[in-house]
Amino acid sequence: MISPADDERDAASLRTRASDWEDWDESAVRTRPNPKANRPRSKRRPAHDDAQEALVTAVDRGRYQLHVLGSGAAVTAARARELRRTQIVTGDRVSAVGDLSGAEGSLARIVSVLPRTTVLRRSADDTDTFERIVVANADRLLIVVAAAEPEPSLGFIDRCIVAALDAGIEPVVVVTKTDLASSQLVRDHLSALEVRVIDSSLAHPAAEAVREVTLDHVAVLVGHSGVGKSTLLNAVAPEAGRATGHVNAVTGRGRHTSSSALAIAVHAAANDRTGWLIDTPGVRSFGLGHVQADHIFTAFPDLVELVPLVERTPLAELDADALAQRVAPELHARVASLVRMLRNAAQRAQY
Ligand SMILES: Nc1nc2c(ncn2[C@@H]2O[C@H](COP(=O)(O)OP(=O)(O)OP(=O)(O)O)[C@@H](O)[C@H]2O)c(=O)[nH]1
Ligand SMILES: [Mg+2]
Repeated sequence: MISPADDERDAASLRTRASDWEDWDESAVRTRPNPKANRPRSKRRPAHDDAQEALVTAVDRGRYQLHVLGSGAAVTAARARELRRTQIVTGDRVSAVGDLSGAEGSLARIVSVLPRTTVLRRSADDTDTFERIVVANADRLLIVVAAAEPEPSLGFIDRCIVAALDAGIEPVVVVTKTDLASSQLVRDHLSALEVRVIDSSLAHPAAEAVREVTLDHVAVLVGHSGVGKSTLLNAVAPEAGRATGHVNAVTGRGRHTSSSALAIAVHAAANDRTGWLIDTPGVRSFGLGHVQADHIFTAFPDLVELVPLVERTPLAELDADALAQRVAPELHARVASLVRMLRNAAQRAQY
């Protein structure tokens, strides 16, 4: 018969044995979290109760310039390790922790990127599906072309309109250097579209019109190098002091003066309305490798009567010149743009 005393003795000896074996027991070993676990990463992230919301105003070699929304401080930040695979771009809204004072030499840390309302993308060309994000959260696209030096590219305007509408962004066209030539060619090209066209010249820069487009919005300037994007930004916000370049007299090309995107706060003189204007580096092309073919049509409401015909004609047989005869002369270049974009989209689909 086993007495309670025996029972106790057995239990005690079991405890002794358990402690003897503890060194060998792996159940208490602290393991690193399995990086391949299915649990969403966000669950493992520490909570940052002291995080503040900020806007990314510039990105330069792994460092981010932030505008802290509460204090208005301009702060330099790095990103947290867990965000090293996340692309953070100008216009992004982020949460940041650490030294958010903006004091000389201070460095804050971005701990999360807030969901984006829009993403403006472009690819190298229409058949390239590798896309880069130009800016996040913009709701207006200022497509900048020069009336001359360099010559306006109507095709560039058309593809920027497609990219904007595809991203849910309102396109506006600015024709600069109207002191050198008229904006009429561009105006005729867009005559059947509801897209605003703004003139700008050295003597009369479109500062007020661009300010109006920007207030209460996030507007982004895109265009070829040398068309005058930074000149416009400086006209709207002289304190920005953005460097501007000149255009090569022989090639008619700009010098790619601006090398990264920069967001500048724009304020209304009379009231407390604000907005953000983003200057971007000049681009050679605006590839649409990321845009679905059926989205291209939606950017051509002025050619809507051609859609049924285009849809039932095999692409190889589509004759842009013959199609153009069905619409007003000022829309012929639009027809050429539409056919080119559809062909490129079809070619991409074959890869
Ligand atoms: N005549 C004339 N020249 C202009 C006008 N706007 C800009 N320019 C000139 O065009 C040149 C290029 O201007 P930028 O503002 O540097 O052009 P950008 O579009 O920012 O060029 P990137 O930064 O290289 O993309 C400068 O010499 C400007 O003075 C204008 O309305 N009229
Ligand atoms: Mg520039």
